[in-house]
Amino acid sequence: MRPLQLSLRFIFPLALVLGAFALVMLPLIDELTERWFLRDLDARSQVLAASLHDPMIDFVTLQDTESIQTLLDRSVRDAHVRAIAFCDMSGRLLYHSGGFPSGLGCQGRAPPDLRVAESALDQEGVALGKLVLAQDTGFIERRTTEFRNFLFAIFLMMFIVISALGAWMAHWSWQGWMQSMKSLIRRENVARGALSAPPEFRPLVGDLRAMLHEMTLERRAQQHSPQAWTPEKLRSLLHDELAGDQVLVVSNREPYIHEQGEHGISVRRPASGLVTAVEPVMRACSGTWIAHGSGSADRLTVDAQDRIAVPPKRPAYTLRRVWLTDAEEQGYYYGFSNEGLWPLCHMAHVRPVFRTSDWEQYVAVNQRFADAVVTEARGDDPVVLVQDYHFALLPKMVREKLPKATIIMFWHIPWPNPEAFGICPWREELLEGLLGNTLLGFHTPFHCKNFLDTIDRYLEARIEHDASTVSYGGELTQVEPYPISIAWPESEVPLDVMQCRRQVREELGIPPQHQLALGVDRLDYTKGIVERFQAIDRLLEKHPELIGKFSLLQIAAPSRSSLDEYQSLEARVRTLATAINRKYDNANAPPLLLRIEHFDEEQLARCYRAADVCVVTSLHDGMNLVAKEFIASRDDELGVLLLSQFTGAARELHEALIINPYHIEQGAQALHRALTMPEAEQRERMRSMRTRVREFNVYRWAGLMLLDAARLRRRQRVSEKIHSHSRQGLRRAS
Ligand code: ADQ
Repeated sequence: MRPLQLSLRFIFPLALVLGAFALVMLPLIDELTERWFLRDLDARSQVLAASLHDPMIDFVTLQDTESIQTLLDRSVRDAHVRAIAFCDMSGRLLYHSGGFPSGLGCQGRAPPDLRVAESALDQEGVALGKLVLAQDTGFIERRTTEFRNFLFAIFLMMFIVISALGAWMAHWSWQGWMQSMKSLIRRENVARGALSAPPEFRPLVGDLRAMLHEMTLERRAQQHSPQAWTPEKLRSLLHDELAGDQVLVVSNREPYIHEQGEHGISVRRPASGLVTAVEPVMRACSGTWIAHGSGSADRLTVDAQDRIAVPPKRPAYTLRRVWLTDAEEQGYYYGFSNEGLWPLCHMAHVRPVFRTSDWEQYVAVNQRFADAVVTEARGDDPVVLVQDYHFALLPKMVREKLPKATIIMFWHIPWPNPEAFGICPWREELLEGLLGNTLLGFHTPFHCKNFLDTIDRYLEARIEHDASTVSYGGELTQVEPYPISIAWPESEVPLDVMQCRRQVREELGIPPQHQLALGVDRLDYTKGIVERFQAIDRLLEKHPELIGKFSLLQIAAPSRSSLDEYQSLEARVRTLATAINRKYDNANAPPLLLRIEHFDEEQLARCYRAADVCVVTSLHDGMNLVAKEFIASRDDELGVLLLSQFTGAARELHEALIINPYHIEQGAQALHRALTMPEAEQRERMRSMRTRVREFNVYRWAGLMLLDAARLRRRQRVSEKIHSHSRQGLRRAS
């Protein structure tokens, strides 16, 4: 397609130029050839008249009529001479050859198909009369037409030959330029220096080399910097890399919720990893965050454009709220997102539910948010950060309206294998929507691989596995892993660990020396809470000495409780906890302490610090932030993390006790090992995990994504530069 376009770009102007040239030249050439032929006829007339001069004088003087007639008739044998006549001085026609036009006479007024020439006859200065020669001009018209056709054929031939040659040269030059550009960009020539680059690229080599060098150094510096990632570092990165660029965030959940209470309106910041991760970006760049306005007083606090400046105490960026009707929220959020996509992407053996009506709401709400992005965009190339599976279609919708935007999406949950994803009735639409992104991030390389395999299976796209890019419909999407994390606690010693242990045990009504495991999750079937309880049961069966000396505190935040699956999970969890507690009811403390409620940040921090073991038994989890929060809160370097092998976190936190949550026996064994682990070993493991989480924190997550986005923006600009360079080159070639 590209060479064809290039050739057309070359052939079309050539056809225009040659056509215009022919239009101007052909009448001129017609006129010129006609003039040549007439001049030729006149010359021939003169020659003929000269050859007749002397004999005609003799015959006229002798009045030899017969000889004059013979001479005149013999002279008109030439193909073009129609007739010759002799007129005397008084203008009388005395003699003429056969075929002399009757109306011509001696006045020389010729019809259009004749060229008439006159030649005086005189003897020694005495004029006797004149010869009138009439020549045919019909052949001039015929020959001029033939010549014009011939010239036209030559022009056509020239056009065909030059076009073919030009198209071939354009194609060849394009290939050559592309090759040279590619090798330049791959740093082959750039590294070797300008000398090895073709001469026409030498001016660009310097630019490219400087840019690549700068980018490499920057990335290396950012990745391996001994200086930890902090909000300040993120801010300065934004300032350096995306200075002046508008940043828009899209998420379902808003960072500030206004609620109507008994004492007026209050504002709440939801406890969410996403808000923690993205807010520093927004504070640093004063962008706009577009989210669903879900609070009861949200409408009362926005302006006429549904905007409000946040954070409330020190406004730094704009929150733009999008309103959803109950039906929209039901279909888009609860229905398609949480009953469809959530179980589709998690292997937790819950069947996804796909309803056409939910899908329609999902499409409509994605379009509403995409329209809000377009409305909020100040220019044609903002940086748009899209969060999570609620907005799989939005990137393509935004790309259609803002083709130059840099769209970055982070998919917070796992991506399944192609077979599992394939059961979704709208799989192609979802994949096409996601390929509207410039950059698509997952937690782990494994999720990236699953995504690329899924694209490979269901779309006609070009995948470069080495570069981790997908090319579809002329757009390029970079797919990369960005393991999400938490913000490292600002103060190293917010609460004394011993104090926390004491306080929490007191609140729970268990003895001070009681061993405590902790589970913190949203009440979700992917978190493996049932399997966790079964492992506790098995532990106590195998180690009865722990009965009455050990409990699990399970804090489960109610979540999506209007959905049947979540209601039945809550019932199962409650029933199982009651059954296990009843089984060991001779103990002075129940083995399972179940709290189905939302804890605030400070309460959670105390629980993390009071626990001996933190248990994460997710059946499938994109990352799992609870594991990292536990590690970050243990500045005493004690405590053991039990971590499911099916979490993204297990790929980073190798010093945790990694378990298969489906293997109840193994879970029980690991719990026992954790409860009996010597402090020295705990310290060694915890120290190593703390170093990693401190370094690989949420600011690094956001920073690396933004750095890559800035790199892709620059690459886009380089490619625009190359484009314009090739266009200039082509123009020169044509
Ligand atoms: P979640 O499924 O919500 O997130 P997770 O990563 O564990 O899972 O984050 C839960 C957050 O909620 C944690 O910050 C935790 O402290 C908090 N939380 C849990 N229970 C709570 C309670 N009872 N009270 C108060 N707070 C509670 C999704 C994906 C994950 C991915 C994150 C981030 O499913 O795999 O790690 O997004 O990308």
